[in-house]
Formats: sequence, structure tokens, C-alpha cells
Amino acid sequence: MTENSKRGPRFRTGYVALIGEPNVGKSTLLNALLEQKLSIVTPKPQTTRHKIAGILTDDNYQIVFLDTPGLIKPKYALQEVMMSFAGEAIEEADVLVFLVDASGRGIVESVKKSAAMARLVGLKDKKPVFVVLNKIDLLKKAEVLPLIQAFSLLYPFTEIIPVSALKGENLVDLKKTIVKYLPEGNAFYPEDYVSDRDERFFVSELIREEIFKLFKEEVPYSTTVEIEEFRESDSERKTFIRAVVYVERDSHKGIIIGKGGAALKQVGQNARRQIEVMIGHEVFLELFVKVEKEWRDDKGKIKRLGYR
Ligand SMILES: Nc1nc2c(ncn2[C@@H]2O[C@H](COP(=O)(O)OP(=O)(O)O)[C@@H](O)[C@H]2O)c(=O)[nH]1
Ligand SMILES: [Mg+2]
Repeated sequence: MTENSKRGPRFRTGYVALIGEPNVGKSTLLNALLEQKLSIVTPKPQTTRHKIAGILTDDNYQIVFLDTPGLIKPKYALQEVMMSFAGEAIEEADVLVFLVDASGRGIVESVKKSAAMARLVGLKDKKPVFVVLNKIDLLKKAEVLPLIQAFSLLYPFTEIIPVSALKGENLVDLKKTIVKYLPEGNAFYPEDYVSDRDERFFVSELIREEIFKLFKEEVPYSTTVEIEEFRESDSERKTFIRAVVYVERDSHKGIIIGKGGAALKQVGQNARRQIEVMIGHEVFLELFVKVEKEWRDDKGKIKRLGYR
């Protein structure tokens, strides 16, 4: 860190937690703000299981966005751990962003919940609390303002900002507004850092994303991915990756592998393409499936499988 321009009194740096119910678009928003795919996105709820930092550095600021798992009532130990990540992000944040799906039927309920949480956190720590109304591309223009007015009556939110993460609408305004509330201070990360996570982590996430896209019902939720080997060969400009997909039951193992291995092959092909885009050169991906009985209910196994 020899860079001088990222220091000095006017530079602003801070953490921004992206909080909200499953599927409101937290991960889509993170990726849109960073203009690159960091967090995996699928149409299924509870895709995000970790707290993932996305770092955005500009001439005058560094914002560290924390993407979090959606707020739910935990049913098993993994979900408890997921909720603790959301809790940590709320604690760490300088600015809280409650994201809601402005097009959803449950919007009033979710803003009420955000207001209740904002009361708890905002009052205790005096943190700025934003409501970001996402998915406005699904609304008529005339519907947006009344929505903002309705929410401003529920709680004195610091800011209420309508956006479309998917279409990239109003994101510049969102960034500018966030920066106003960040403390002055030097950058936490070198300016070329985009995340606190390494390539191995993102590789495992890209594999998990394909599993979430391909399989139905409970199966994807029972899986997790571990990278056993990650080896770059400079001479061949190729990366060798061996990963294990853990499932909870033998029956799930059969489904993931599929007839004659067809399903696993599909996961591997799709994931490899995504990984190659991220890494920027050819990838050789080997996938195995193993059963780790009831891992989602075992705190020790959960930790060992990378959720910490
Ligand atoms: N129409 C529309 N869909 C969105 C928008 N943002 C996210 N989505 C979709 O909502 C779903 C859930 O998104 P995701 O980012 O995984 O939500 P998360 O669970 O809150 O992280 C995905 O199918 C996204 O494509 C948006 O601004 N407009
Ligand atoms: Mg997510």
C-alpha cells in the first residue's frame, strides 16, 4: 500500500451491509454496483450462504459492500450460521441498506420488518439506515413515488432510494448517496482488490450456482462444494481444479450424478465455462460427489466445510 491518493482527510471509507429477505436482489445489486459478477445469483431463495465483501474503490472513496444471506427463521444449523453472518454484517456496517422487492406482494410487510430492525439497530448504534426499493423495472413510473411516501411514514429512514439492480437504474445515485454517510478515512484495501475472498472460494460458488440452477426442491440445499485441489500450470496456461460436491444422503448423490453421470457432467461443463470467464484461461475441472450425512445440522461439519 504505497498509494497516496487513497489516503488523506477527504477520502471516505466504510462498510455497507446489504440486508433483506431472500430473493429481493441483494446479490444482483452487489454485482451491479461492482460491475462484475462476484456473488452468485439464481431464481431460488437462499442461494447466498456467506458474508461476501465486494470492494468498490474510486478517487474519493472505498465502499466495502457486504452481501449477506436473506433473513429467515433458521430451521437447521447451517441457516443459524447464515443468519449470524447477516448479524455480523449489521454490526460491522457504517451504513445499513435494507433491500426490498418493490414489485413484490409482501412489500409492506418487509418494510415493516425493516422498520422494526432499523429501530433496533439504528437507534442503538445511530447508524444511517437506507431502504432501497429494488426491481422498479417491474413497476409503472407513477407507482414509485407513492411507495416512497408510504415508507417514509413507517420509519424516519435516512434515505429511501428506488433502483433496478437488474437494469442498472439509479445506481450512480445510490453510490453517491452512500458515500455521503461514510466516515472519512484511508482505504482498507488496496485499490485493485474487489473482494476479501480468493479465487478458490469463487470457484466453489460458481459450481454451487450451477447446482442451484439445475436441481429442484431440496437437493441443491443439501449440497456444498469444497475445492480439494487448485493448481495453476503456467507453462500450459491451464488451471487444474478438483472439487467435491457434498450431499446429505445417498439418494441425493444419485440425483446429482444422474443417469450415466449425465447430470454431474452438465454441472461440470456449465461451471467450467463460468470459471474460465473468471480466471481468463483454460480450466480443467474434475467433480466428485460424496455423502456427508446431515452436515447441515452439524456445527462442526458446517465449519469444516467453509462456513465461518
Ligand atoms: N426484474 C428484476 N429482477 C431482479 C432485480 N434484481 C434481482 N432480480 C432477480 O431476483 C432474483 C433473486 O436475485 P438475487 O440477487 O439472488 O437475490 P438475493 O437472494 O436477495 O441475493 C433473481 O432471479 C434476479 O435476477 C431487478 O432489479 N429487477
Ligand atoms: Mg443473494
